[in-house]
Amino acid sequence: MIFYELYLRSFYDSNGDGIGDFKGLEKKLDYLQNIGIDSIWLLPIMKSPAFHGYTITDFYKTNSLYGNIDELKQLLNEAHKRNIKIVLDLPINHVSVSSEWFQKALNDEKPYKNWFIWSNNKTNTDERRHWGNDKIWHKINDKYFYGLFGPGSPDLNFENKELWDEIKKIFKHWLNIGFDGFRLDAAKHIFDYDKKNMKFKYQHDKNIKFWIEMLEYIKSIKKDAIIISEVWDEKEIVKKYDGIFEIGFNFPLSYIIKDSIKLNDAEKFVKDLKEVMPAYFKKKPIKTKSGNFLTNHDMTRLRSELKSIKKSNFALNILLTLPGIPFIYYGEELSMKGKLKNVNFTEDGEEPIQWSEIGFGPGQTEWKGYKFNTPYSKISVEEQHKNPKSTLNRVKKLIKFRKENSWIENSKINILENDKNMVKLSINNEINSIIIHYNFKSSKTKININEDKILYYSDNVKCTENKTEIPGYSILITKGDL
Ligand code: ACG
Repeated sequence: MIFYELYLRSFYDSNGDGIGDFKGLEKKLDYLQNIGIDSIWLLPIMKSPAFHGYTITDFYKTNSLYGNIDELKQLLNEAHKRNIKIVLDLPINHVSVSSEWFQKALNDEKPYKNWFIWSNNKTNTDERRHWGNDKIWHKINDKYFYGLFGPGSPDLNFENKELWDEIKKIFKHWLNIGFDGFRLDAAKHIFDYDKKNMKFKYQHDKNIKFWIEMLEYIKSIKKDAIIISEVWDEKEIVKKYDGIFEIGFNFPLSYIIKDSIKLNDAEKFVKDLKEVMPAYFKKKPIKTKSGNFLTNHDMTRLRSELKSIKKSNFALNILLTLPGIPFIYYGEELSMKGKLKNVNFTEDGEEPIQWSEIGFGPGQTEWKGYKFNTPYSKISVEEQHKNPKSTLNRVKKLIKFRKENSWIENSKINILENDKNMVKLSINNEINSIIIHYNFKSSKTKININEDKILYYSDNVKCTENKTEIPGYSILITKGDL
């Protein structure tokens, strides 16, 4: 599986209103298929007042700017014809303040009132979020409600079992429409408020119980539903959820790849890799698959983070060669830029994909002006297609190799050699083996390899007798021995 995280608003506009939509994505499924993408993580498309769609007003409706249910169904159909799966991002931890649920709750209507968390005399309404220092209690009329992600999004009260049934209905609704699974937003936040002591506190055991019941339900409707969880935390916390979900985003891995490249430190990469992908170094079966990614919509874009195309291309090489499930954030294949001031979903990381080099034209979304990816920046699909050395063509070539060796997804890693600059590791299963050389330095390096053993290289290598020269920030793959 090769995933593509897709933000519909910035993708392709089919009706000339400047906003990407279902029909637009349908038109561009060929673009994705041509790269080798076979799975899409679609950011929220439900009815919402927010540009990001994470605050939902109606869980059963689509955002009308994106199109109606029939257009969505047709998109799913067309994707399935091409063997592309689409997984829906479903944020159920909270709703929009303007949702009917919350508005009715404000009027003390049952059952909605009990679906939210209200302050009492034990509450410290000045309590702050443990990251970013934002307020978590918000005053509306004469009441305070709990909203971890801000005043626009009251948290749902999952102590209330009735709500569990409502959430099941929502999962069922979208599975019946044709989605292939879900990306479970904010999975560690379902129970993050201790109502007994009226204090913020993660209750991972309760979360796990909740998710087990939900997953059982989802699988009872669609037994091969793909489930991806977002638990953004240290590896010790991520570990608690091991085995619950089929795929879990590996946040620690995303940091170690970027940091080791920034520091040109192959030793750090190896040391940390063993810690953040432990299951891939042991003989035991892998429970939750590592959802590998470099950046997502909550982060500064890869090229802006690493400040160089050579480095960002190298990071993509690492991403696409490690075992696990790789996720490409839309625009990463074009080396788009985008810097977020705080770690959060802001428009600066979500600029429109440029289809043609002038930055405007049919299909182009223009809901947001260009700040980081101005026209003629050579990041357009048009330009990148033409240039054989573009990021797009490199990504395509590497995905092709990965798909020809799809066994890599469920394989094990073995470190063979490493020093400050180089890593030589093998990727194996019972019947296949390859050896990958990662050059973390900016300059070339020589290794003892015969030309006839080479399977893949990211940048031109020079071979003389038994010596092979690998350019800086590049990779070389050779046949392994079992
Ligand atoms: C998801 C979505 C995001 C969305 C929401 C809410 C959740 O991707 O777009 O926001 O629906 C936290 C949550 C995540 C959440 C992000 C934005 N992402 O856990 O579920 O915030 C620390 C915390 C994390 C925190 C992270 C980023 O521990 O919990 O994520 O910071 O802020 C090391 C540490 C790690 C630390 C990081 C970063 O890695 O190990 O613990 O993480 O460093 O310091 C959307 C919008 C929002 C809006 C909301 C309603 O983006 O603007 O308010 O919807």
